[in-house]
Amino acid sequence: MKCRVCGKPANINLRSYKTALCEEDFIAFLEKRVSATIGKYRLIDEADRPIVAVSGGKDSLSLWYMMNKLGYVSDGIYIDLGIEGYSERSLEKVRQMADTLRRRVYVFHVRNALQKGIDGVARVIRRPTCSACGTIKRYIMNRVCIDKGYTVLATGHNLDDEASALFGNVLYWKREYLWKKNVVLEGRGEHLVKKIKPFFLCSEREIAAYAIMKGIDYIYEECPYSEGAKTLVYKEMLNRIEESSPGTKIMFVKGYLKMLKEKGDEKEDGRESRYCLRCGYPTFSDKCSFCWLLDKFGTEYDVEFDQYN
Ligand code: Q46
Ligand code: ZN
Repeated sequence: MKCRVCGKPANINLRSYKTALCEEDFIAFLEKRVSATIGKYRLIDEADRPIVAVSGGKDSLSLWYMMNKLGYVSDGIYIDLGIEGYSERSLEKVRQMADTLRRRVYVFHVRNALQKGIDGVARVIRRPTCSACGTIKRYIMNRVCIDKGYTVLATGHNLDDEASALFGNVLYWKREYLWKKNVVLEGRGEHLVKKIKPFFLCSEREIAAYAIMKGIDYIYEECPYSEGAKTLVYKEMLNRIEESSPGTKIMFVKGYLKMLKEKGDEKEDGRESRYCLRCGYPTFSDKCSFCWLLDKFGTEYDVEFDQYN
């Protein structure tokens, strides 16, 4: 197989694009796609100060690396969930990338805040581990932006993440979640920052190839709590469909985005949006779920970040 651009031996076959590319041209191809996504969906303005949510995995570290390379100078935020071994190893990869990019990374330690790792926190509030994790991550990532003056929060969600979540929402007709996925979620006032997903249209395989070609050192192991997650089953099923009909995943997600645009801004959720009486974060009741969690721990704790670089 030859590279469609330069004719040299190809390093990757992209069946959904009916093309094969050498390393150099593949890197340029993927960076161009991310640039186009940022431009088309107006993810970042010139005046913006972006920050990337990094986990130590291939998607977030590749995104952090690529954004800086494309000229979107950005720092990082890492949430240490206090999972023995795994969290330290992940943080190490994040630090390495911070050094490579010469950028700052903020670190929030769940154990410093609540004296327990994420599984212990989940037990206290009697919620599944991933639900407790989601509450903390959503809050802290927004909070770092508000406290430190970042205007855009970028996450490494990729095409496979979006397609599988969408698949699950359609399968069970979860109307309350169905139309909430987007490449960009606008912020609200001073309390809710804009969120963007520049890898929305890049597959997991493409990002893994990019990370390897660029020598990005990421953590291969998955979070121990991700095992058995339904989305992994959906990803596997979508991969099988993709195998027999290349291009299905991207069509599925692009079709969804088109419908979302046609649908406009209709609000399905009739709930009135309010602000948390304790911290000012948008919520649907008197207190946001993070402050509710702090109450369960009986702590008046105020959020603090460690800073690296
Ligand atoms: S939610 Fe669950 Fe993930 Fe949090 S506890 Fe791990 S698997 S990291 S995206
Ligand atoms: Zn609150």
